[in-house]
Amino acid sequence: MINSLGGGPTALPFPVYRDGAETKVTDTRAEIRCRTVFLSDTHIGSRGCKANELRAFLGRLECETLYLVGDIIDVWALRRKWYWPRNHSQVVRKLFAMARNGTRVIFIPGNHDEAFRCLGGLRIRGVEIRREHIYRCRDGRRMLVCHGDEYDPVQKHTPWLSSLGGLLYEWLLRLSVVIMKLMRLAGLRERSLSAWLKRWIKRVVSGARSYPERLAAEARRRKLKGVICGHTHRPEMRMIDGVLYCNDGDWVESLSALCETHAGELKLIDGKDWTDECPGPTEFRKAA
Ligand SMILES: [Mn+2]
Repeated sequence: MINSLGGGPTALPFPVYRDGAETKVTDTRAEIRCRTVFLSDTHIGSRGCKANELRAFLGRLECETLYLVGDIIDVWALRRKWYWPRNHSQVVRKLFAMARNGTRVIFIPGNHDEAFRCLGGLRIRGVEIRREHIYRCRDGRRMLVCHGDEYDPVQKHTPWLSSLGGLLYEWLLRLSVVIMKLMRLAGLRERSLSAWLKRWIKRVVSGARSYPERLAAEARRRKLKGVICGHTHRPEMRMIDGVLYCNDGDWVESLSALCETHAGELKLIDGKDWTDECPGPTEFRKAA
């Protein structure tokens, strides 16, 4: 069956041929071909959002299912101050276009966009909204997909501290641009100050390893093989007591996503490889 895509400014720039479960794309502009992609913490509507990079990444993506694992729209930041440049709209439009053009898009709201949680179970312009989801990998493993803030002790017990942290984080992101420039001038190695400070604050407040371990424990309790989450802005994949913990990172600093290839392999991908200048690692460019 040919799923030809109509015109319009937001339509994908190539025809998609659907043949059973296989998706073949004839245009070379779609270069990341995989079964499922998970991304989170894009924080659209905040100054931290790397909208241009995200748009470039989505433009090269061809997947059957796209999970938006929370903190996609930063409602907290928008409530403080309205910030919505054009490229933020372009990202949102691109996501809806993907849903329209045959990608199954599942949005699981996080704490920054918890306002959408009451819409759980609804479908808006093709995007399914869920509180959480059980993902079945190609090899049959079942994984819990959730943003993860429910398992963050700081977020759960002291939400005011968490929103203060969010505000500080945003200021730090701006400040770190200046500091990194100074470090470069002084010949020092650049480091992401805000990422480091965020981790440090979390460690002080909640104990370093409690978050992934709580999530892993929840997955184990439900007899699932793993968990896929976001929230910490720290891309990671590791086994915790027999449960696979996958954190897809964020699109503020690490620009990362988790994907399952057509061969059924779970991998973290670095979005920085997929900006317009960089063609990305070859393994994902092979036709599926
Ligand atoms: Mn979050």
